[in-house]
Amino acid sequence: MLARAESEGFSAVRVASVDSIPQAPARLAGWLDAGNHGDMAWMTERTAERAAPGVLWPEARSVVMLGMSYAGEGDPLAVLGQRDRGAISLYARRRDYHDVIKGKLKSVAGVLAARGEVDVKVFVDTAPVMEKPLAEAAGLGWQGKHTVLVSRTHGSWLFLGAIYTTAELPPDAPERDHCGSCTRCLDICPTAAFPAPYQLDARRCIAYLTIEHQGHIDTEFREGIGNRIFGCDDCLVVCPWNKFAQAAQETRLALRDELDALPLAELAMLDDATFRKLFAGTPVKRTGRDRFIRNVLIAIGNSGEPALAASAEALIDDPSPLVRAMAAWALLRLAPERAAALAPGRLACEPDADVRAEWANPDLRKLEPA
Ligand code: B12
Ligand code: SF4
Ligand code: SF4
Repeated sequence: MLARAESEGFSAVRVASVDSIPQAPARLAGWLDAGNHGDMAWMTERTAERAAPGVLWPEARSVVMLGMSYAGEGDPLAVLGQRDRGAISLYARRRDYHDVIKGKLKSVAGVLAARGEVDVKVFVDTAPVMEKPLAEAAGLGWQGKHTVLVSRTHGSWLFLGAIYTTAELPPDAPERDHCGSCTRCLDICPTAAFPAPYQLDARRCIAYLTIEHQGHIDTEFREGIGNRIFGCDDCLVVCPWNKFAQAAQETRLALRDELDALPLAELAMLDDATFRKLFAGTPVKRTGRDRFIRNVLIAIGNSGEPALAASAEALIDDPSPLVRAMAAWALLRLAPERAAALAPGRLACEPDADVRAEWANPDLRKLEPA
């Protein structure tokens, strides 16, 4: 199995027993009770199965946890200084890992199944499985204060996958916490998404806001988002354990350089067809064009580039209220007088209450001609 995992490009493989995360049910319940999942309603379903592998599959005896490195080269935060460009997080500027890893997990699981009288099931990300606590129990790494699994050899850059099996495999030793007194990941978060170490309030996390959240993004978070238009890597990048990470080897996960630091003015012009074409096969396609352009307009509003005001104004009649709302916000930030001049007309014809609220912004009222 180890040889197959290595030939499939996995960087780490270890085993946990099926009952190795007894703390998980209470932690998951506490996290959900506090509302930290926001509108990810799917996190509230099948919680007993999620928190305990033996509930999801009573016949399972062992869990094989696998990690695949997606470490890049260079500084993933450099793009944050290029305010007229969009920052797409490192995991998303490549082929969708779900598609790549699932097939590879099946290949590794096939070796186990070939032993005879052994059943296997493979999971990556979307199933009710708590991959990080299981990976910690198996010894792949530990959940850092940013809650992501950190490995002493691969830093924060491991995609995780799981094979549940009816085989009784000897478990590996769990990894212990090596965060010590470090707080770098907590300190850098632009939207203060950590109420405490090891706890993430997803509702405040840019990854959640730009990828999972389907509605309007609250004013409170817009400035903090900066030019991050899909996901966020800040808390991962600053982890000192990344210094041991080597660039990812798996060619099917090779970075698509053309998605690095794309000009916001070009992104704002994407329609449904051109959006799908540009992001075909990547995780970005999952948000759909409207939510993505919502994010792009927030980045435009944060750019400080008056030249981008035209890109925002071009979208004030977009069919999507998500887009129209952020077009109004971005225009107000970049060209307040122009926004004030347009506001009365927009308020008279805009059918959507949330979009009207953007045009009725008190800062604009001050600029309207008496
Ligand atoms: C929901 C989800 C999200 C949500 C919520 C994230 C979260 N931290 O829970 C959002 C959309 C915000 C998100 C963002 C990201 N995600 Co995500 N996500 C998931 C998913 C589907 C479930 C995670 C989950 O169960 N959360 C629920 C909570 C309860 O679990 P928890 O994180 O383990 O939190 C508990 C621990 O912190 C634990 N705990 C551990 N030690 C200690 C110690 C103490 C003292 C205490 C009190 C608690 C504690 O208790 C917490 C509850 O209080 C997993 C895939 C999977 N099926 O597991 C991917 C997954 C975690 N995501 C992943 C990635 C890559 C990301 C991003 C980096 C993407 C990006 N660049 O934008 C960011 C990282 C943001 C961050 N700092 O977490 C990877 C992480 C790989 C890794 N090495 O860990 C996963 C595993 C997907 C995969 N298959 O590779 N994600
Ligand atoms: S991914 Fe970004 S926004 Fe989310 S917790 Fe980490 S630093 Fe904060
Ligand atoms: S940045 Fe520091 S506190 Fe955060 S996960 Fe890494 S070692 Fe732990």
